[in-house]
Amino acid sequence: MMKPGLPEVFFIKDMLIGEKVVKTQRNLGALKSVFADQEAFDSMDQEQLAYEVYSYLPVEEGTDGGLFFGITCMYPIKVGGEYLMTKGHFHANRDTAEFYWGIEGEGMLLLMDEEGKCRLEKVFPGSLHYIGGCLAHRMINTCNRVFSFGACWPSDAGHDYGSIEREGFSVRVYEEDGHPVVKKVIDIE
Ligand code: M6P
Ligand code: ZN
Repeated sequence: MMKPGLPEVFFIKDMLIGEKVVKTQRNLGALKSVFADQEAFDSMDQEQLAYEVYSYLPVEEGTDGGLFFGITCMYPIKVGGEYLMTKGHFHANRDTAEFYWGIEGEGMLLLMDEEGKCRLEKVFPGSLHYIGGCLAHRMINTCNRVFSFGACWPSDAGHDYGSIEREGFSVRVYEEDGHPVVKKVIDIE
């Protein structure tokens, strides 16, 4: 009789478990020039853990037609009043999409097209976000605890961090009186 095999990977809430799970940690120091207040950034512990990504990459990066899966846990850090953000990226292969969904805590998804036009979506447990091709995406932890989200993206998408590092997003989210406040960045450095 044929016996069903066990899955290679499984998840419980925001934990991705399995031998093939790869863990990537980003310390605050890896987010240089992400935040507006450079002085506040420089005064903080660069070694502190900002967020970690647990990924399941069942095929080689660049493979046509494959899928990757990840869970990201972001810590409640603020830099000069600005909420912690992921680095954010376009896909190197612009014509590829991605799903994000909220698992724990609350945050915002910041989307930006190639002309710099931005849009924000609220993220919470159970929210699902389709990120179309040609859109840069960045997550923001707007709560005072861990914010975690899931992601599924094509294995031939690739990450293009360069344009975001150079020009940034045209919107920033700050905490004011305990609430998120969205501000447009006029001068894009
Ligand atoms: C999600 C996916 C990953 C990405 C991660 C962190 O899990 O989109 O591809 O690496 O978020 O985002 P970033 O790479 O922009 O720091
Ligand atoms: Zn992506």
